[in-house]
Amino acid sequence: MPRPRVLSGVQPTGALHLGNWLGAIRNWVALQDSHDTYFCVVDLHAITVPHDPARLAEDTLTTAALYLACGIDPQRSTVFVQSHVSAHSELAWLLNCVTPLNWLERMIQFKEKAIKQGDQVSVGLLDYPVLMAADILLYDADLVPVGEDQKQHLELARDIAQQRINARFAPRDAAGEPIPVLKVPEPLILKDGARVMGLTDGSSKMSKSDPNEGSRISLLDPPELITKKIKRAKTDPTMGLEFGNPERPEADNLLGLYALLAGKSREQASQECGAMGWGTFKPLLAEAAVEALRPVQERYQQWRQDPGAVEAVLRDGQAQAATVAEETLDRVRQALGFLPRS
Ligand code: AQP
Repeated sequence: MPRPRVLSGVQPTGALHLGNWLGAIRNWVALQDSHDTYFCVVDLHAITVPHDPARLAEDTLTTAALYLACGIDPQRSTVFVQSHVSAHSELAWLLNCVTPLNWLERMIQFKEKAIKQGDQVSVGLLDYPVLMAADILLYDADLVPVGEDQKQHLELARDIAQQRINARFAPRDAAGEPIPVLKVPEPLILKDGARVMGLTDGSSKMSKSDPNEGSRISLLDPPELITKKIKRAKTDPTMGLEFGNPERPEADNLLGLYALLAGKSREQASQECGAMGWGTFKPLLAEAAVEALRPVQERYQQWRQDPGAVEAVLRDGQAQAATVAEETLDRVRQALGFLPRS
């Protein structure tokens, strides 16, 4: 039996943080043993909001090196850069032409990000979910790990594949049965999918693009900076740490972070810290964060010491990814009726 195929990616929009690690990459690492895993750095997505061209290449390389440092193993996973496989852009165009505009206008993430950008909002931002659908559908992914914020986009990818491509363009076999053009992927809802909130506001998610650096812990922050950020993290006047109290989002978030970083269950963390004051808890959390990130930072330095090593992984990944992607793209071109290339 072939292993179910999984695809996921992170945008190189800045320094990866604890949310990207604990909510996404850490789970990808675990999937490598049981699934056929494809992980890309989604640089085409990163330019859907204003970006700095002087940083894009370096951020892309850093993101790829962090995948490797977090435990993505190029022997077991295909690691590549989205823009290196041009099939992503081409399939996105083909899918654009069959996707109703109002499906995109409904997307919550577009509405939220568009508000922030006013008149400057790009067509690319509106089209983000179609590009994401192309990313997934190109690899015949069976499963896509999704957090709450990406569920709507995955649903859209499924609708495009099923209703807009397969239902309209599937060729027929000898018995007249349709042969699906695209595989319709399922969401992979992770059992311990963590949603990490910001350090300066326990009710908004930790994010690369938050202008306040102190709101996030980046995976490459040195120990002193991690300790300083945790020391300054927002607290409340109540004694003791607890989960699930809607009045205390910071307590819930930081206690959850402690459990994940120290490798303890939520019950263990509650028991240990339930009666602690913030002054005792924060150094404990800082130490757990520093220790959890130490091996990641060490491995990152090793990868970056050899400038060609990460590029070599990405070159191999590109070759492997492009082979699969081109096959799918060819199926779609044929189904849509294009003149075959000679
Ligand atoms: N705070 C978070 N908690 C848990 N998971 C998170 N992810 C992001 N933030 C958190 C997960 O990381 C993966 C990649 O995210 P992305 O780079 O594609 O974009 P994003 O979700 O929009 O992440 P950011 O950091 O907030 O980036 P910007 O600021 O550029 O928009 C996804 O699996 C996501 O769920």
